[in-house]
Amino acid sequence: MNKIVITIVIIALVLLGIFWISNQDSQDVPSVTEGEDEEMMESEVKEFEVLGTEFDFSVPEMRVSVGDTVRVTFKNTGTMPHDFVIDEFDVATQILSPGEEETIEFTASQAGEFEYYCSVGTHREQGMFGRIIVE
Ligand SMILES: [Cu+2]
Repeated sequence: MNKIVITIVIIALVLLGIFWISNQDSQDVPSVTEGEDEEMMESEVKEFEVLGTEFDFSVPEMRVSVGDTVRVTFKNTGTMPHDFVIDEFDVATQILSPGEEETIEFTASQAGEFEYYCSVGTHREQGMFGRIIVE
């Protein structure tokens, strides 16, 4: 009887060992996937220089990838105060006087098409807007 019990215990231990080893293997698989994800998420810094005048932005469209760091240097090259605003990413320059410039930076954290614009007066309606495409 004792031999049978010992045999069963040994078999159980061997099975546990096999289960443990295969578990270790399956844990390796997600870590490989994580590595691939990191590669895909590798973000870049995309820089843009936007000149603002009455009533136009020099860059009508920006294309970036999700996760990119977007750095926009906005220069007021006009004769009136202007700013540069993107509501969805919660970024805005100060309202800049003619000749001033300001750099803003944000992470393009969501995909989609968003509008950037000048929030002064009715400048947006008069043409001071562009779109940023995050894909
Ligand atoms: Cu403006």
